[in-house]
This record gives sequence, C-alpha cells and structure tokens, in this order.
Amino acid sequence: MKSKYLDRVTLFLQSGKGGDGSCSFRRESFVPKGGPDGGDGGKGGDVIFRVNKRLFTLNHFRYKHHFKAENGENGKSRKKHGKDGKDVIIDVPPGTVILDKNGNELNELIEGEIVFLRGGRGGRGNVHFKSSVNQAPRRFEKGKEGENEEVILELRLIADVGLVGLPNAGKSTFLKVVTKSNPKIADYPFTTLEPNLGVLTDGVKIVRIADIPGIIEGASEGKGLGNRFLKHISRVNILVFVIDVTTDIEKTYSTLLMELEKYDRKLLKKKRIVLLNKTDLLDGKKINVGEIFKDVKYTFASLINNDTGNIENIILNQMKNNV
Ligand SMILES: Nc1nc2c(ncn2[C@@H]2O[C@H](COP(=O)(O)OP(=O)(O)OP(=O)(O)O)[C@@H](O)[C@H]2O)c(=O)[nH]1
Ligand SMILES: [Mg+2]
Repeated sequence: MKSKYLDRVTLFLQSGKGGDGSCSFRRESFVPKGGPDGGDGGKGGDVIFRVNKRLFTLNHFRYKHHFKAENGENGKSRKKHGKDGKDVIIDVPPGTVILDKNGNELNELIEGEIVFLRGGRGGRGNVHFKSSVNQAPRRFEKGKEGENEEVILELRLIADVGLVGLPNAGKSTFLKVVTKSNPKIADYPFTTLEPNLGVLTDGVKIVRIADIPGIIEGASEGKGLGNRFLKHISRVNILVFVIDVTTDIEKTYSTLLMELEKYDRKLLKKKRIVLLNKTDLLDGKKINVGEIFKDVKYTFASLINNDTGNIENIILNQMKNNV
C-alpha cells in the first residue's frame, strides 16, 4: 500500500557566487591617464528557508529538488557596483526539520526564516587598490564562490495530541466529532493515507490534534502503511488511543504499545488517554476492562452517536497540567 503524501525529500542547494571586482581606468578627454575606477562585484544570493503556515506537506517538492540562488553581477567601470544576486526562498511547512545527507539534524523550522547558505561576497574593484606608490593598480578581487549542499527535509507535524489506533477504529471520526474538521471517514482499513490536523478549543485553550493512518501489528517491519507516520506524533504531549470495543481490547492495546515502542521508546513516556469507541455495537452489554488501563485515564464513547465520553474535557484538563 502506498501513500502519495510527501514528508521526506532530498534537496540540492546552491548559493550564488559573488561578482568579480572590475579592473578599469577613467577615460576622459584631456586626461590621458585617468585613475582606476573599477567597481565592486555584487554579493551572491542566499538560500533561505521560510516557514509558511499555510503548508502542511512537502508535496510541493515532488518535482523540484534543485534550488540555486542567483550569482552577483561583476563590478563595472565608473566605480559602479554589480547588482547583488537574488536570494532563493524555499517555503516549508511549520515543523520541518533539516537534516544533512547522513541524517544528522541541523535545524528545526517552527516559524520565521533562516539563511541556510550564504552567497559569496563580491570582489573589490581596482579603485580600492590605489596607493601612493601605485597610482594605476591592475589589481582587483574575484568574487567568492557560493556554497553547495545536499540536505534532507523531514516534516514532523506540530500538534499537542496524537491519535493512535488500529485501522478502522474511529480515529478520523474522533477528529471530525471533536474538532469539526472534515477528514475522510469510511468503513474500511487505511482510509486515512496522510495525516490530518484539527483544532479543539474551549474558547481559551487551543489544542491541535493529529490524526494519522492506522497502525497494525508488524508496522515496524513495514506491514500496512508501516510506521513512518509515527514521526508526526513525536512532538505531541498526549496520545489518545482509539480502540474499537468489539476487538480484543487488551490485545489491541498491547499491539499498539509494542509498535510505538519499536518505533521510538520515547513515545511510551507521553501521557496517555484511552477512548473505547463503538459502544453502540455492544447492544447494552457491559464490558469490564479490569486492570488493563489502571494507570491511564480512559472513557467509553460512541462517536457515531456523538457521545464522546467527555473526552474533550479530559484532554483539556490534561493539557492544563502540561503547561
Ligand atoms: N458503530 C460505530 N461505528 C463507528 C463509530 N465511530 C466510527 N465508526 C465507523 O467506523 C468506520 C471507521 O472510522 P474511521 O474514523 O474512518 O476510522 P480510522 O481509525 O480513522 O481508520 P483508518 O483511517 O483506516 O485508520 C467508519 O465507518 C465510521 O463511521 C462508533 O462509535 N460506532
Ligand atoms: Mg482515518
């Protein structure tokens, strides 16, 4: 199974070369030997990363991997400066991490912008090299080369709460009911192929919730959609486990925990809330979850009936303890 969602790309970046300084001499009628008047070269353009809050994926890099800033213009006669090269500005969604080609983390972009590669300095023209002993210098500087770099961009969504669960458990339904967003919901596994974000608010607090594709036993070995989407919940404070009550609850919960642990043990350190969903399918039958969730807050829900088990307040209260 494949997802078209792009959250990791390799880019080839190049900043501009500085323009060369000019070597030139003044020419005027009646002045046979004018002094030096070669101007400076312009600066090469920078490569800049800028956070754009309207972006949520790296899909715009699907066909564009090379970014090159403009070179600075060479200096000119009559002390004229060459023009600076234009910067290249690369828009990325908030939460983008820049890695070197070996996968080491270099920068994390949450807001604002960074100059990632500087353009080369422009060279000085011969007008700067006049001295008492050399009135007609032919010396000038070359512009400095720009820089080249290959980097990997990886998107890790910025959210406060992450939803985890088997496919078809009701994660997207949860997002829809609780945040009034409009994700795709359907009665088959792997409906969600890319992360969705929604916002829960009580008018004061704003909680961002990330719905990711379902995970199954063996996700860490690549089963289903694999576990690559788990990076999007690496930053959250709270994990909400959405569990279908008609499954073997204990087994489902331990499968989910095991897959999280295999991806990154740190995910197990996050606060947990369990939502036992689809209670309408129990036909009034009571179930006892015993000790399974003894250290974890849990509640029952029938999302399809808009009965959320008050999970909104549980989340908002838990978030309060986090700040
Ligand atoms: N009976 C019942 N069905 C529900 C309930 N909540 C969700 N569903 C249904 O369960 C199916 C799956 O819901 P989704 O929200 O798409 O599940 P998901 O966990 O996002 O699934 P994936 O994206 O495939 O991982 C849909 O047909 C929903 O209408 C519930 O409380 N009761
Ligand atoms: Mg879904």
